[in-house]
Amino acid sequence: MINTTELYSLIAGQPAFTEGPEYESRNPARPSDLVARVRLAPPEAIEQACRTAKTAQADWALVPAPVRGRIVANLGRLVEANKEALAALVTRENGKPLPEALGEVQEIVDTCDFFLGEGRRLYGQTVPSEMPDKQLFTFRVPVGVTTVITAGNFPVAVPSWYLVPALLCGNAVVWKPAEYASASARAFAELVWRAGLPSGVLNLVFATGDDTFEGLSRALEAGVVDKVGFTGSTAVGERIGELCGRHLQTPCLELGGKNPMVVTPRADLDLAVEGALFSGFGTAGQRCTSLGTLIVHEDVRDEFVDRLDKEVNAAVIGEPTGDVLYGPLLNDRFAESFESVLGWIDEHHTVRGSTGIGRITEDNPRAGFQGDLSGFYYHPVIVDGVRRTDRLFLEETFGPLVCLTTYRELDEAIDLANASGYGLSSSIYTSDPATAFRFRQRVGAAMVSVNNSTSGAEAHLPFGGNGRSGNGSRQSGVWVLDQFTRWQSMNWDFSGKLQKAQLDVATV
Ligand code: UN1
Repeated sequence: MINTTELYSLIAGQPAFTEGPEYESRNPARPSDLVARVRLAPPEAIEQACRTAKTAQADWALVPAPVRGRIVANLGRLVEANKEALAALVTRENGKPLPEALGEVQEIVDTCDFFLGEGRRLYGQTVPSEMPDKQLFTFRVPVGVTTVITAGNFPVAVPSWYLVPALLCGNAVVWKPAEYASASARAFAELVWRAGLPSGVLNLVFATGDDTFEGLSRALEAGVVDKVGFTGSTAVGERIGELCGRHLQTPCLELGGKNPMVVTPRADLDLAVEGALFSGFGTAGQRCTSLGTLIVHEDVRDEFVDRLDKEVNAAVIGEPTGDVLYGPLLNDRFAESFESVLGWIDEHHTVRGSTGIGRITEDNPRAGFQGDLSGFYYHPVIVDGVRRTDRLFLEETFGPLVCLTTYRELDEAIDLANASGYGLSSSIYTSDPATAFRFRQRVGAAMVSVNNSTSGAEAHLPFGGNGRSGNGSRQSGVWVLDQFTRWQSMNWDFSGKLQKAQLDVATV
């Protein structure tokens, strides 16, 4: 793998803006471990990278799609060959347990496996004309330059959901990863370049959020950006949506979630507890698909909560290279915002799942904790008695916290599941097919799990959100092709005369 100590933006393969302010990317499990020094580029970097990308894209678009597919195939094999090293870096830089990091890297391989074949498909259509001796066609054409802005909770898999199809479709990319995931991003980008990408087709820019926004605004103004892909918070997504809208562009937005899990009286409670533990507390609750609120039927509530409480209490938290349920929060900024979320707990709520609340310290210990207390480790919390008007019920918490409420009738559970206005993932545990289908029909979430947790996407199924979770765009599988291509039509008249649509239509 590459040397990750000093990182610069790379535009057309060349280090750029090497004099900028420095950001230190640190291991959240042991912040004294410096993973990388990152030079942050100014706003003009995005614009410059987009200009470079624009030039490179013209040639890249003319490379036959099956040849672009070969490069995607090479990338898949390279990622596979570097799986352990890349996963270890993800764990070191972002603190997710190693098996999850390995799963994340596998998700890139799966994405490549899917899209390498798309290089030989990327189908258009032949369409009948209303006139004789005339044929109509459709073609998928690349959008142009895509700016991809990604979060660091999935520092390589989620970026690959943009990069792989965007490149396969003949676009050039400017990727601005989260600063705190710079080393993982650089390592993944390195593999993409090594897979055989021509210079300037993928450019990497390290910058702060504000500078990125400013740079993006200039690039849109200059007409050198054609599509924006963003995964991150709803608040930032709204700003990006507004900015793109001013330039008549529709970005691909994958935002937050407040994902509900309904536990019905006909649920397998062992399964439901396991699912709640994994999606509520796994990855320290830092997935957009993490479980937000448990909506449990009154008849099974006590038994379910007791069992979950026991499991959460017994879970091992600590060093992410060890055998743990979860490791630290992503960095000090995420720790700080999770602490303000904990401040939303009030006297109406009962806290379960742990003997402590807040950061795990010597004075606020956790039984079985295995790690270095300088890391950003937090106690897991189940907040019982959450009401639908509570901030805790309405907002994404992005940490090891799960809200709990009860219901009596299915309609009430569905209403509660939809009440936050987010619409990413959802889940229901039941052995009754009619209940599962009714839930599927009426829930606002774009993704529905039956007898499975809210987390865990597959590379060939549409991924995305409705409402506050996104603008309806979908990633993964064939659906994402509509994000990175536009339809072009062609009509070809071989009648030897001018045939006019609508006016010269043959009647029978
Ligand atoms: C995200 O948190 O941004 O569905 C995406 C999952 C993951 C993707 C989450 N594979 O859990």
